[in-house]
Amino acid sequence: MNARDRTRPEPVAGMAVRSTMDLFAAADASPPTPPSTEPLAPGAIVWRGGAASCAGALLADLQGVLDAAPLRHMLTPGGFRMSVAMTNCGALGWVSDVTGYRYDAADPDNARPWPAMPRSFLDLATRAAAQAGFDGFAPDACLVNRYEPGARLSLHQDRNERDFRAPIVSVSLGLPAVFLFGGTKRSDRAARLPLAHGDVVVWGGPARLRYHGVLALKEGQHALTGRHRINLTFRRAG
Ligand code: MD6
Ligand code: FE
Repeated sequence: MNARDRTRPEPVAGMAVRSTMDLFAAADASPPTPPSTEPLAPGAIVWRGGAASCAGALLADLQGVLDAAPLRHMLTPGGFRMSVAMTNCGALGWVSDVTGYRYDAADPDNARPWPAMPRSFLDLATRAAAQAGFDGFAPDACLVNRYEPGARLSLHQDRNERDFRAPIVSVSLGLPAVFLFGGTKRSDRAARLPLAHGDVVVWGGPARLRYHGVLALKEGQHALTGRHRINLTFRRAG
């Protein structure tokens, strides 16, 4: 192969010619810093950049999930439209409506099972949990959250899962956000944790029921997600 064969097509009229896969490959190539694990609290870590090298594959597989189960703005039990758009994959999906929060095997919008959890999702979630000492994590639910500028998630506890022994794995893709990390009482002061593309938070054991939320997303553009932040939250729900 000569050097010419390995180069990208020439730009046409000043426009770079790049397929979507090229864009993913470019973003996956050599992260600025290698992944590293930071302790957050007993039972919780941030794996900085842990999902950076597989982000392109995750987003490509996410498209199939979204085709089968489109993002939607669910209603809170109080009747408010959530600013974060959500959907699910895996055996169980988290849903909210005026009757409350629950896990359901069917998508309430079409009564069909949620799409299967892609292998790339499962592999990353299991590797991330192991980073925090939770071996053998086998999630059966993945909640997909899509934030646009202004979208936020108020302080809450994750307590609809049957068994609190399994951790939660939370993957951040696209635009950065500020994660609020509180205590076990709503009134406990919350720390502010910046999360960037590729960061993974793992959360279990003594941290499992800590209050948390996400501040309103700032306006921005990301090469892979445009003006959005995507969060994948993996759980053992059933
Ligand atoms: C989000 N995450 O980061 C929303 N819950 O978009 C969560 O609500 C969450 O990140 C439990 C554990 C980790 C999380
Ligand atoms: Fe949560």
